[in-house]
Amino acid sequence: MSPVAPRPRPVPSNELPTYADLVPAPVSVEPVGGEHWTLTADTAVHTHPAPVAVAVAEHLAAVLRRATGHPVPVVADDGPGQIRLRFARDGVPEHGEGYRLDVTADGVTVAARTAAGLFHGTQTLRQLLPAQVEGGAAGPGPWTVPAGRVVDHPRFAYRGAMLDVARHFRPVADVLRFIDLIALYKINHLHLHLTDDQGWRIAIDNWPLLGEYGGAGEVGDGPGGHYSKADYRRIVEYAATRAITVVPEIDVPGHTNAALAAYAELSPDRTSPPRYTGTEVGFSALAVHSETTYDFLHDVFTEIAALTPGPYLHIGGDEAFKVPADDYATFMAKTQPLVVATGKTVMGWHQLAVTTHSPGRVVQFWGTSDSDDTVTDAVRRGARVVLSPANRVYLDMKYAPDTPVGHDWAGLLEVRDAYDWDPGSFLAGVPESAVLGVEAPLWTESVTTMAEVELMLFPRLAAVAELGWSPAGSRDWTGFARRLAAQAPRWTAAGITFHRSPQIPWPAAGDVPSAAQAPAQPQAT
Ligand code: TNX
Repeated sequence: MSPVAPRPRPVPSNELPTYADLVPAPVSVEPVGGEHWTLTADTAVHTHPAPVAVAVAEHLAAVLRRATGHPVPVVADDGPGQIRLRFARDGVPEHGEGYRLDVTADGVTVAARTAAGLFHGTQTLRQLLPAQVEGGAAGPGPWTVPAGRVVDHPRFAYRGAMLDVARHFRPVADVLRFIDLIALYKINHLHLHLTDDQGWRIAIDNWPLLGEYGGAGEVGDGPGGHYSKADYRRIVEYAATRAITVVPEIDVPGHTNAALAAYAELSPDRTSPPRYTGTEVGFSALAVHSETTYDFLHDVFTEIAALTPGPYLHIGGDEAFKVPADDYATFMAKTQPLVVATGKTVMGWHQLAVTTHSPGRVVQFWGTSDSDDTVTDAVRRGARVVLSPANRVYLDMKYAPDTPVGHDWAGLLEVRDAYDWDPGSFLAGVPESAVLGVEAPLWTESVTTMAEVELMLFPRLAAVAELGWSPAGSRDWTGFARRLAAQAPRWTAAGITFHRSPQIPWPAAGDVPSAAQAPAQPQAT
């Protein structure tokens, strides 16, 4: 899809980070040209004593301890210190996720109005430390940060990544790593596709066979698995300390073979199909005319809502090919109020758009066209839109014909395809004010390992994250490609598998700048 561009020139690999390298690009940056600050064995993180701020401080300190070997204590005293996290309003963006970062010879101050703002500010700070800060073992430093100031806030409230744990189950540890990876780029929603034909991945007390039987399989011959409630709570809490809201998806009325296999009474013919390990879609459906179905949905939504602090409950709604349009409308007219009754806001794939409106609902567009009358109409009735156009941000699409996993039904998606579009004006008839944000979904029919998950995420996730965060006017492919190249040593240090896109002027392969090298002078932007 991308125009043919000359192969970019590689960036020298030994440059230390500058304010011009940040991804996503901040709203405003001032390299002040003063003296650098260097983290030493004496550095502590002084934080506002509120527990939510202390949690951000602990997370930052853990990263710094791992990389530097220094003790980096957290001091909850709101006083002076080399690294300070404080709540403030003066000179701080009004946006709750905004922050201000000041680096002078004396130290680093992150100021924000909320813990999320503090967290995003600390992620910016990480990108201003040498790439080895992402390494798994203590390095020698020097741990120098260039002097400067960043004042920053997001363009869109919703910046998401989706992980399909239904087609291939991922253990909790992998989900936590996924959270860490998306948090680096200020993604603030983790959409978990928890149920599909191939597996039901969350324990439901009132319907125990969903997880125990419906979860015991996956695409291919793997064992599958499901999350206990404690597992799910752990994921939600871990995400929260990284300013990420979990969006659980229970996909209905199609994509439900695993549930039907567990409970015959949910099936239109009251017969359980065998578990399914293939990759076809659209063949399963709940019994839409049975009250048992709605009792089941009530129980599932109630239990999921009780475990989920975030505002959204995603009910899928895609590819219900076995459900006639009238029945689909009836089903959604009965199902959406069940979600609303739990106190959550309905989210669903854009097939939901034609059905009854429910307050504040969010339709997730995954089409490949630049207009959709049903979505426009839903917006007119009050819906908001999350954009996941498959031909832009479906992370299960291959980059190139030789990408070892993935599909190509929506095209081959190189980094530029993922970056070079504007969410605010993408869908005709959907104004920016109706766009809640963007999300990059990773479907896992063909993705079986964490290395493959990472390969499909990096670097396209960073492109989507920047579209969601950075001001519309800052979108510039050439500049982004250069900044992305400067991220590669961080990914290498963190052991992240990534696609070496020919569109990006990467530093030489495997070449990670040593933290022992003298710091480069900060560059003016
Ligand atoms: C379509 S996108 C699906 C998924 C598949 C995906 C594969 C959507 C809402 N439904 O069931 O996994 O394509 O790319």
